[in-house]
Amino acid sequence: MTESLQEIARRLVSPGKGLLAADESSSTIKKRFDQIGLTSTFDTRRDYREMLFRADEAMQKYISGVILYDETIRQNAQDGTPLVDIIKAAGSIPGIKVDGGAKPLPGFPGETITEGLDGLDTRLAEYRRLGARFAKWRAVIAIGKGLPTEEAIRANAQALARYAGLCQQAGIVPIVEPEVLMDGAEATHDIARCDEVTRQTLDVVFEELVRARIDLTGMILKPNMIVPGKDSGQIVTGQEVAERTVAVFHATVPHAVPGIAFLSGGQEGAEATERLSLMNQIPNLPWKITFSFGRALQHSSLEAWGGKSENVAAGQRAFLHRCHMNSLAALGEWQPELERQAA
Ligand code: 5MM
Repeated sequence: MTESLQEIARRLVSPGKGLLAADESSSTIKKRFDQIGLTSTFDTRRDYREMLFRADEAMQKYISGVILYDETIRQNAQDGTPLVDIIKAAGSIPGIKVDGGAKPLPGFPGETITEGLDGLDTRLAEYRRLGARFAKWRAVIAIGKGLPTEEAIRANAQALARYAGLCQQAGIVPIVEPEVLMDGAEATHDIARCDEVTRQTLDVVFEELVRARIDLTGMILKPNMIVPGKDSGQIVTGQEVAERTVAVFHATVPHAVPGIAFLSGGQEGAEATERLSLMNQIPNLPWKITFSFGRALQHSSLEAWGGKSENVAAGQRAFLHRCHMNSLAALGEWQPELERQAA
């Protein structure tokens, strides 16, 4: 039986589960592999993703869905099994990044517009045949001197809305990701500025989603947390991040949206986990709040693996640990002692 958009969306944010963002484009995964001195090739990318997707306990207990890149959704494991089948066998849902990346916005120095709408209906139909039941599109909003402009926010919000409409028409749940960067070219802004820009961005995004007649019950929002810029030098507590972030959502995110699944955006693994857990301790949340982390789920695993086949078990253990910690955080039950015990 075909699952409805609402059923898929609810499954993606089911209690104690979250998403693995493994949709690094070839240029991004190369940067990650450079950190461990590994050459990025078709085979090394396959080996790395296969290690993660075959981490059975982590995948079965904690990962509701995996966001893939075009290459990966078509790729087979070393033994010939499609990677998509490994994900499905773990009870997790395959998803696909369908944006074509953030490109310079003409006339607006320092700002970008995410491309990829042309032919998207055809690509979505193919991805659905390949097993994808949800998709992701990332819009990038940079904070800087005089940035962001209203025009850049509006252009990106309209693209997100058109993408979301095409997804829902194709029977695919759209993950709508408007990322206000914490680590852009000028990352010296404070937390109050991130708060202000994220409010403005989410207001415009939901205005455009509603105008485009998107069914808000059949989508997931993937936002940033409210944090200071990486180079601001501002010290904030996890509690302040959690309270500010939830306050921004109360002001901007309709209750019809079933779930909010965060990006990590360059936060350190345990830091992102703590903040997620504190958010889930705030009473009366109208949405499920969970993770859709890339770096914050993968970094320790990538380092433990180091590109060596003899380290696959170590890489999977590190991945399991971060998945477990973030599952607890999605339930508001994470404790710092659990990190220390593992160390
Ligand atoms: C995993 O990184 C994703 C792909 O990035 P590129 O298109 O730039 O290669 C990215 O969209 C990711 O899904 C989100 O930004 C969340 O990842 P983080 O690392 O911020 O949690």
